Amino acid sequence: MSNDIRRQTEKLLSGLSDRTADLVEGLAAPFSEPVVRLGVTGLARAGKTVAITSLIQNLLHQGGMPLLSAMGGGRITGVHLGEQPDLTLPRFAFEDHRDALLGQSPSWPESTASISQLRLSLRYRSGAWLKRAMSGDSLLHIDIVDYPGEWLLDLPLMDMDFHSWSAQMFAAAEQEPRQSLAKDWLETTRRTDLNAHWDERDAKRLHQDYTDYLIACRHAPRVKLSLLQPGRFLMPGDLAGSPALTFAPLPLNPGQALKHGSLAAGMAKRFEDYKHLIVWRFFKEHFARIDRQLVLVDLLGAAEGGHVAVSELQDAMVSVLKAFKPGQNAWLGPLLHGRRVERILFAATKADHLPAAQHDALRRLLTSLLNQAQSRAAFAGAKTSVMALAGLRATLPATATIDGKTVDCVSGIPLDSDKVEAVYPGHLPRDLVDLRALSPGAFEILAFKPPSSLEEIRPFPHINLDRALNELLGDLLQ
Ligand SMILES: Nc1nc2c(ncn2[C@@H]2O[C@H](COP(=O)(O)OP(=O)(O)OP(=O)(O)O)[C@@H](O)[C@H]2O)c(=O)[nH]1
Ligand SMILES: [Mg+2]
Repeated sequence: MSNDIRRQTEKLLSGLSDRTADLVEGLAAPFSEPVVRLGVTGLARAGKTVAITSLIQNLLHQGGMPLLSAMGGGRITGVHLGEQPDLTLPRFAFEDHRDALLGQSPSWPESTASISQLRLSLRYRSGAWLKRAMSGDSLLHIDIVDYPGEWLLDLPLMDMDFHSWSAQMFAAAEQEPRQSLAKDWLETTRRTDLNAHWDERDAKRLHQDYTDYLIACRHAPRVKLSLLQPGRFLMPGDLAGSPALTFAPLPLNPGQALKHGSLAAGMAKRFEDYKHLIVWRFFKEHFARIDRQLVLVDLLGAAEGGHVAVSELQDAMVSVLKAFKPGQNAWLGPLLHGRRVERILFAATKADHLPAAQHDALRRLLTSLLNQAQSRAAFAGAKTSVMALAGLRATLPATATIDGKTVDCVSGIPLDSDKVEAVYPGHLPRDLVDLRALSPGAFEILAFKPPSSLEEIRPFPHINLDRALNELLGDLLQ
């Protein structure tokens, strides 16, 4: 190639948009091997790892997914784990998570703090005779991408500057239960001179105390708040300890000038760096490539936390939903080049804590919560649905007699016990207004051990995982 032509080609290629580059890459793959990227997200402890592990196990070992129409109809002829396309992304540690569940004393998988990916390749016979006659078996690669929902909660940061974001964080910390949990962080902030010359150690101290406060908001007993920013402070992945994460909100007046070289000026710069190096990049490199999305919501956990936890979950869903409506966002729309997630399923997780008769109430509550968070009609173009789900059913139906009345309950082995117990979880309110009125602890969910009957070569018990997959991918397996 002459230098001139090479220069022109390089210029042309560098001028290609990333989306076009994606397409070119896609064209290089064999036409006969379609790929779908299935995102699975949810806030910390929502049940992502358990649901994905069970989903893979149930696809690898047939018999547990009758409501996935291709599987129920016996049209799936082979499933295997393939080489994932993004070799620089951590692989979803399916075998480790499965083995934890299969152990002598089964345990739930470890918490995961980052994004991961795994490719499942499905060989299936089409349900359409013409397609079957023309091409025999078909192949679909499903690239499952597990990423923390907290990263979606960073979306609103892109439209804020450091002053306005800080003001929001301090205003939130004035309300209980945050106020009590924020004491140490607020005290450290009060003792810090914001005009002092930038010192990384001051920044680290403030960052650590602020992060501890966010962790307490999420994990302190019966608190379970959702609206925690920046998302990477809770889910740092491999960025833990990096300068782009070493900042914290500061008590500034609106428009307050920041002294050059000061702690406050340095924090404001770090905030901007975080937005552009981390938030923007996540949306561009990962979110923009998702075709179908499963959003897991721990509504029962929020119900346990009471009215503040439920309201925060709803506010968090507002941010999450915005990510799926890129047209309404000035910078996200252009970044996605008009592309959008085609199907979104919102699932209320851990439904096995409730007797089957209450599953419909759980689904309705999540539907109302989403409807109030944003009109679902605004998702023009994306097919959305809602259901109750348990990635791994750890309980069985049971009945108990309470005050002379027989009530439906569930039985399983509580996390802190070795004996099967029948547990009555209480009655989940049917109405969002009643749910929001709950005081912390009024509705209590007892954590169970994973079931002890799991086998490596058999499907795992679940609730609605097959229906969920059918909603999300059924059309691609026709
Ligand atoms: N009974 C029951 N408990 C579940 C189920 N799914 C998750 N859990 C519980 O919820 C916890 C969190 O589940 P994970 O799948 O690890 O949640 P995650 O969203 O991956 O959490 P992070 O990785 O921390 O973000 C588990 O350790 C279990 O205690 C389920 O289907 N049934
Ligand atoms: Mg996880």
